[in-house]
Amino acid sequence: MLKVLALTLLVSAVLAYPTYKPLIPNGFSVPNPCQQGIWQGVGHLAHLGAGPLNPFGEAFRNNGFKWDRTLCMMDSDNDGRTNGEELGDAACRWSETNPARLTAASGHPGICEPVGSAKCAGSNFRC
Ligand SMILES: [Ca+2]
Repeated sequence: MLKVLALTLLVSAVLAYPTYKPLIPNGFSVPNPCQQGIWQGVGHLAHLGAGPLNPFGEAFRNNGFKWDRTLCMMDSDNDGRTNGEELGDAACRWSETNPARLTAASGHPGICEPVGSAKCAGSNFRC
């Protein structure tokens, strides 16, 4: 039992968010829609990461953990803005090797904003 728990914790640590942040535009500076500051675990429902994925995290995983035009053009959280618009890559041109065309991230791609608004009523997320 302890071995299973230890393995689970190890896998959780290996899959933690810092691995993926450099793979998306502005991955280190996604604004927290619940309070001031940065959402550290961009693909997770918990702002510090780990635990269940948010819709963007699921889409990122389903896209093979890569940022491309397909993921960029999605509106994972159904708030009316594409992932690229929210992450500062509205034209979907950013890549790890071409990071120069970004503007600041202006929203969270996995959390419908504004949280609690009528358009986000279908979202299960609450701050
Ligand atoms: Ca969106």
